[in-house]
Amino acid sequence: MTVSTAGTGVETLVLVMGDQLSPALSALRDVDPHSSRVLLCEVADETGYVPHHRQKLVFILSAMRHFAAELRAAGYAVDYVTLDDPDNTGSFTGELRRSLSRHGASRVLTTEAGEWRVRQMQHAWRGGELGVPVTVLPDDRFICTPEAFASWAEGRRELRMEFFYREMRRRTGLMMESGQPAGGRWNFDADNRRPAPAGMRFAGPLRFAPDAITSEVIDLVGRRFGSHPGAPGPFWLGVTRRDAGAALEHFLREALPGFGASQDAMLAGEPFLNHAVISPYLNVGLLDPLPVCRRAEAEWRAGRAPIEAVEGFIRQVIGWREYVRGIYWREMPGYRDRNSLGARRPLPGFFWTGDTPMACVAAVIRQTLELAYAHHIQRLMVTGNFALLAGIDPREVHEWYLAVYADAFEWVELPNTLGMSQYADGGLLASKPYAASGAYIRRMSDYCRGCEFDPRLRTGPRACPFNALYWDFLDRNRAPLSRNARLRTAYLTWERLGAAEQRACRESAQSFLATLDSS
Ligand code: DLZ
Ligand code: SF4
Repeated sequence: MTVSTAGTGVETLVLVMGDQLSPALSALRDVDPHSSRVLLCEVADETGYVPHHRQKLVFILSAMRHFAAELRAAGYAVDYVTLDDPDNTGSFTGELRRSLSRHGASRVLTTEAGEWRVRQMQHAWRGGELGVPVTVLPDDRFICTPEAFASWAEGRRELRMEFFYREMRRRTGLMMESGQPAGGRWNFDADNRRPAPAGMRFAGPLRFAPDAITSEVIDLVGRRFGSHPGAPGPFWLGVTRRDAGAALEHFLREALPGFGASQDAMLAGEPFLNHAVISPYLNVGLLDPLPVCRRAEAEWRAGRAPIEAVEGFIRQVIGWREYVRGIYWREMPGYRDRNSLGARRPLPGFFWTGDTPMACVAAVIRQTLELAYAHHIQRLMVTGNFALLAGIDPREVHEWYLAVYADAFEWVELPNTLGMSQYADGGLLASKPYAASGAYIRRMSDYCRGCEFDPRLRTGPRACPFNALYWDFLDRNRAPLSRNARLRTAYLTWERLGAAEQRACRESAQSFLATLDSS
């Protein structure tokens, strides 16, 4: 089915992609609705470059359909191509060609794609592939351009997020007072990162019932993507700017005050804790980063949220999110192939089922398959930590994260997975590997209470596998890691274990890894 609104004399065809759903998008901002047509297309290339979680597919396709309806209501002529259009060519290039021949536009306008793969397509379009002039505008929904990041990075020995973040604070004026950081410190993390206090209650994010459009997409995804991971429902994400704004306000009211303290905590049966869960909305354009941060800052100024919670939240948005995007554009395309620790083990099958006796890993994977969501510590310190310690091929780990999370787009997911979590870039992004034994998971969660393994045991059949794997990981990677000052204490502890205990650790780890390989 191709739905197009009537209109003659169309001059400009504006392509809007599934993560560009903002009315203020550069390609939409200055076009005259009367002499242009907007193309949105659901294409097999995008739905299939990894096996996206079914709720992620529902989220993106439904958000695209809702955005098309909003554009029509605002007076735009919209050409919307659905996935089950029998003539759908399956690619952006093919759909641009078809739309050009349907409507005879004399030029194409689009905003830079978020992903390197699609940027290459845009280069080809600009090079004449479509037979009409093509303009690709910068994506100014971000605070820092790739060029500004590159000049910040130029000549620095280490690209530490903290210093980049301070620049972003100065540039935006967020949480600044007379040129100084509010509260006298740039970073209040020392007051955060605690385990969840007993008896704490969590509101969880706002959930949205599917409307008629979303229900249609749920049917479509159920029919066409049976082999993709994840439950298709109950679908719970918002799909419009209005929904996303309501989700943000709900977070600010209900969870922001407690966000800082519990941001690294994990509890069985509590997938969300005080996390905002706005990254899917930010990453497809239903929320914009700067206004989001200004709203959070206003909560602090009004005395409704403590400084450590608000600073921690803002740091994620204007610091970390912008920083990883800068790294992505600076390092691609080679970044995707990096594997500094030479990790080659295939991804274990239980990443697609959660079927493992490790209670923490099972909980995070099951939650991921159910909700297309896990919070940052679950991703980093449970599944990511496990993959790192077990020596899983970082490319496979990357493709898993890209597939299963509703907020995962390569520009943000790849540096987080390959750099921060898997240390596959050799320390460009993280000053040390995020490797931890069972003691960390025991301290920060209650998963161990329901586990058949004991986090206090290092070896033997009841020992937590994270323990022997942790020591074996350090031992195996002695050459690239032992000179890292931040790992000195860990290596000293390993030496003190003595030859017999070291051997037992290696054997325990090897026999666990052998069961992984054979399963
Ligand atoms: C992620 C995604 C999916 C699953 N499907 C579509 C789609 O059918 N049409 C579309 O325009 N965009 C989709 N997207 C988002 C794109 O993958 C994303 O816009 C590009 O990767 C950006 O470079
Ligand atoms: Fe995870 Fe080990 Fe704790 Fe089990 S004992 S939940 S495997 S950390």
